[in-house]
Amino acid sequence: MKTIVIIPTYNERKNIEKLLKAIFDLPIDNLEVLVVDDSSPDGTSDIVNKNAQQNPRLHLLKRAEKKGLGTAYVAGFRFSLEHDFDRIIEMDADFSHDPKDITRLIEASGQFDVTIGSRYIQGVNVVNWPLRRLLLSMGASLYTRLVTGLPVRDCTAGFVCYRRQVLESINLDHVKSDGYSFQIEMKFKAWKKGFTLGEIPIIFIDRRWGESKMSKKIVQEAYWMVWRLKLLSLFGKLE
Ligand SMILES: Nc1nc2c(ncn2[C@@H]2O[C@H](COP(=O)(O)OP(=O)(O)OP(=O)(O)O)[C@@H](O)[C@H]2O)c(=O)[nH]1
Ligand SMILES: [Mg+2]
Repeated sequence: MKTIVIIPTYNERKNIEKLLKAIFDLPIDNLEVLVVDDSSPDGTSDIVNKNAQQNPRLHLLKRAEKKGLGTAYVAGFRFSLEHDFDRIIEMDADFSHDPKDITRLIEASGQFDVTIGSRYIQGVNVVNWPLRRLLLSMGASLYTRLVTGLPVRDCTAGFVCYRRQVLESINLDHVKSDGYSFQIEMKFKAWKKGFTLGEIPIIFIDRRWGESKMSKKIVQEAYWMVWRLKLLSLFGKLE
């Protein structure tokens, strides 16, 4: 069983080396990492490149310009399918997701096609977010559940393990959304295709180093995306 962790990065120089070390220190066999960097001005890719030269389990996909989180993941998914990985994990670079939880995510993926590291399955496990940000995130999940029926507590979660069959069955050419929307879209499509989704509790900690890329545009996009997904599904046009 081969697993790959995909980490999209934009200006994560202060996090990436430490994160890579923490992941490769985990006692997990056949674990590799792909960093998808959009030519970060802070030189994130140089650090990854340097590490990759000594570590055959580390891969770098460098894109010419900043093209968004969603397309970075899609590029990472294609790489993972081409290179025969069985489990594909999404993870942020900023230590909001604890690398140690990768072990639990992989374990639980024996049970579910899509395993979600969830902030809202056992109470609320978010550390250091301002209340406004927390309400926005919880509101987005509630709204998504009400509009689409997606049976998930943390719909915008970005710490997720997919079995390769899930990614093979979703038409990646049609996944164009970003940020929150991307996370919702992937989960919704997997659910509608009949795959099983399960949540395991994680503790999410706000980033301590580097800058947030959260924006109004990301929220607006998600607001409309859930209706788009629902309508596509109603008319049998979801791919
Ligand atoms: N390759 C690439 N990575 C990105 C892009 N935007 C964000 N990321 C990365 O995606 C991960 C999640 O980022 P976001 O969801 O934007 O959130 P954030 O920047 O961590 O901001 P916070 O929500 O405050 O933590 C981080 O590792 C970012 O570096 C992008 O356009 N391209
Ligand atoms: Mg973050």
